[in-house]
Amino acid sequence: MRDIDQAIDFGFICNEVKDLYCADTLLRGDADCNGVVNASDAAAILRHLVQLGQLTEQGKLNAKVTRPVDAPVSAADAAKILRFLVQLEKSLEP
Ligand SMILES: [Ca+2]
Repeated sequence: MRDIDQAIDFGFICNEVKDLYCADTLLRGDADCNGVVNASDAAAILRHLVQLGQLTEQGKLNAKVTRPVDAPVSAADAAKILRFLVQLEKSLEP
């Protein structure tokens, strides 16, 4: 029982750390706010667009890699992230 409680506490702490990281760190492309940019971020954007998932407010800011930056996150953002990952884009700056 104690191990389960510790595991739950650890999960809680991880979420707290993740929230703190995500709260004030802009990392272009990191839609899921885990500190790295990979294909999962494009997937998170697409899931957000079809309402199978939600991006945090920081996640939306991180996800916005195309212009205009004040437009909602779109599939173009996901596409640019994927193009960046295969080096068809030089940066994730909008
Ligand atoms: Ca990420």
